[in-house]
Amino acid sequence: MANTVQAIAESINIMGKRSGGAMKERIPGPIQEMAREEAAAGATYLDLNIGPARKDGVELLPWVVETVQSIVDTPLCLDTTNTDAMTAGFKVVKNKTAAIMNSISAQPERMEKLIPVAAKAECNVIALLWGPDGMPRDYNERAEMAVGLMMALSEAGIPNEKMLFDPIATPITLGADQLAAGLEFLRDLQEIAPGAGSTIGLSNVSNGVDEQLRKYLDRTYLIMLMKYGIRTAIVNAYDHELMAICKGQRQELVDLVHGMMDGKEPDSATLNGAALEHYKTYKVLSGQTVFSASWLTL
Ligand code: THG
Repeated sequence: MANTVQAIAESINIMGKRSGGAMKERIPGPIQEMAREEAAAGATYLDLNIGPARKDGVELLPWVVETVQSIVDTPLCLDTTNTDAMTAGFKVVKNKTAAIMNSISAQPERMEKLIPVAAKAECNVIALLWGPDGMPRDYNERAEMAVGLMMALSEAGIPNEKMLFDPIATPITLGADQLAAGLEFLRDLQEIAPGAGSTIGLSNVSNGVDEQLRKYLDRTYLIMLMKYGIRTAIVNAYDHELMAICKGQRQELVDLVHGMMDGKEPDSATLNGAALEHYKTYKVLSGQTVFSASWLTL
């Protein structure tokens, strides 16, 4: 069977050009159009990201949820750092058991407020590896944080199968080391939390890179994550090639990159088109080539 990834479409977002203004002005049309487009592109979930929403989140998130679920049945992923908004948002979600809470991090006040809400909703929960001091600094801290989150969620009656661990993708402009750490975590996740799923905000990897080049980093990094069985990813559903990778329709590219991860060096002179793009991009993401804005043309 082809290796697939469930896409969580990221574009309905308070920062986005089309969706941000519509959210602030409470205009349903543009948000509903985007929901239809993301669902048609093959998204398994729609992320509804209102950001921190300090002022009006409690009112905004339920409005966005109702706006979207009145026109599509695609399960929702509620994305906010405002715990009151998250709670209010879940109250109006129709299909709670299929939905995702994005996210619970290893910060005590977030865990205290949101774990009971998730347990009651019986929803899926993204467990973000982000603690009171930010990102874990090494392998042991990452594993320790994951175990802490898993135990707290388990205690509330949330089964491992409902957990989606997010090791947090960092921009390639900060170097390839952090990316390797995230991959290592996914590789060992089943030993840390048997049955648990995973996710990642894929486009973080290309943050700060020229707009027209970002997609190459995102696509190849997704294939790398697939080697370690990533279950879901928060993605730009408007990238048709990326969605094809999610759906298991680019097996030849997956085989190429996974082969390189196993140390099989292809003859680059025989590669062209998408294969050559993935070859060059893998060299950057694995740290064998230092990142520069011209990595694809070298
Ligand atoms: N992990 C988890 N949740 C997350 C993230 C994560 N949620 C937020 C974020 N990271 C993932 N979501 C997005 C949404 C949009 C973009 C990136 C990540 C984005 N937007 C374009 C831009 O800024 O250039 C386009 C905006 C527009 O429409 O104009 O890149 O890591 N659990």
